[in-house]
Amino acid sequence: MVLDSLGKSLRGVLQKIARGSTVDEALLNEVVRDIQRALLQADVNVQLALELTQRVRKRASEEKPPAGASLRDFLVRIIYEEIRGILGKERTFELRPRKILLAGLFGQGKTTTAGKLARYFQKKGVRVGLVAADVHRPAAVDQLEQLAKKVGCEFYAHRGETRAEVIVTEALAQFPAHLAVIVDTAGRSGIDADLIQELARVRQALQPDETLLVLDAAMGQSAGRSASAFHQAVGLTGVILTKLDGSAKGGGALSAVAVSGAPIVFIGTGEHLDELERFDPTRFVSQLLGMGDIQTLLERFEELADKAGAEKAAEHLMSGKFTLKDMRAQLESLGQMGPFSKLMSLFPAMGGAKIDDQQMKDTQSRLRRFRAILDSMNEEELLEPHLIKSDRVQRIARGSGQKPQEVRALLRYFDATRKAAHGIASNRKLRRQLERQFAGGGPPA
Ligand SMILES: Nc1nc2c(ncn2[C@@H]2O[C@H](COP(=O)(O)OP(=O)(O)OP(=O)(O)O)[C@@H](O)[C@H]2O)c(=O)[nH]1
Ligand SMILES: [Mg+2]
Repeated sequence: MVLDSLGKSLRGVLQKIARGSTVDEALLNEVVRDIQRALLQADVNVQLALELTQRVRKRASEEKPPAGASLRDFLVRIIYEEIRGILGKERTFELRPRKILLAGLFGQGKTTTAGKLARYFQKKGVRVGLVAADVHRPAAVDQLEQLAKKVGCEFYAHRGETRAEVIVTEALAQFPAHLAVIVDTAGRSGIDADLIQELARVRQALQPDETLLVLDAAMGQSAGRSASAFHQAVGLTGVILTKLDGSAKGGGALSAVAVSGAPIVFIGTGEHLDELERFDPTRFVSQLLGMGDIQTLLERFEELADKAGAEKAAEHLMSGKFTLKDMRAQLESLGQMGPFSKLMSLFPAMGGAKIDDQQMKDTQSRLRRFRAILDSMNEEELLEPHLIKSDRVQRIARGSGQKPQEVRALLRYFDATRKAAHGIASNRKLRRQLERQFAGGGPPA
């Protein structure tokens, strides 16, 4: 597993949270210290690690978990989000015929990665042509040819030609159309004028869709500096971080490259041709934290947040403090809360009876219009609906693209709901139904 020891330490932190009797200051201190140590051991920049743990601490003590969520789950989510945050953005990588230039310093894994990428494309049904444009090291041409044979893709080399751009032009002329073209270039010991000029000439000849920097993760944090320097010199579309399998410093490399401005698109996880993975920061963190079900956890948080809004609205409804703002929260939660028809039957203002399919459709499109109208109101109007007189009705209608009579209909609906609320508040059976409804028990049959 990639970044094994970082993963182990972080999973240890999560276990500590799960086992702790309560989430208190002492546990939080311990958790923050453990995360810091784990990140530093993985070579993550000291400043970055400190900032991350400070944010974890601050959020854990200042933010409130949504009603119904445990402090434990909340803390886990914060840790997940903060670590996810230092890994940069995910970007798409299209699998279709396109031209890819690989660049990088000596021994970083360019040639191996060219072969891996070729296999990656071919496995997904896109045929590849590999171009040996390393004119400095004759053995590199043979190395790439071997890889091309293994992958079973097209290959172009011109032994003896010392101009990389000429080889590229020849390859493009020679290859059948509709190949993904992947160009392997010569490494250097540093980013010098010679390298930059050669890359510029190759790019002129190739017109690449992607210029990818191949970087060895063992560089740790300094991978970030290298990525920034390359990005400035030649303009990268992405980075491929290799040898993450063997590196204890991978955390440093990943997080440092993430801030370089060039997104990580692939990671190399071994010497074998198949050991190349798309870099998906979200999946990566989930695996690192050993949380296959992080998605489920996050979705549950979203549901709870929606429910909290609806619950408050119900509370206001029954205590007579109901405003248009509460109604908006209620309408928003309706979309996520089970069968409309049953729910609608709970609201006297909506008819109170069972509704058929057509009525249901009408109701839904009306709800959409209502939402648009509510979005065009200002805070004052949402809190004090009685202020909405004729001129405001006109403005709100214009702003929401609806007819003035629709705005009036919404105000009537609001009034009816509020009046009905008194009925609900004094009717114990209905009230219990409504409470059950908002507590997530589902509408009554
Ligand atoms: N463990 C591991 N080894 C890798 C990975 N990628 C490349 N290597 C190894 O790294 C070494 C250098 O790889 P090359 O592909 O030759 O690197 P290069 O950048 O083309 O090197 P030059 O052309 O000499 O500049 C080889 O021994 C590869 O097997 C990886 O993801 N994991
Ligand atoms: Mg090479």
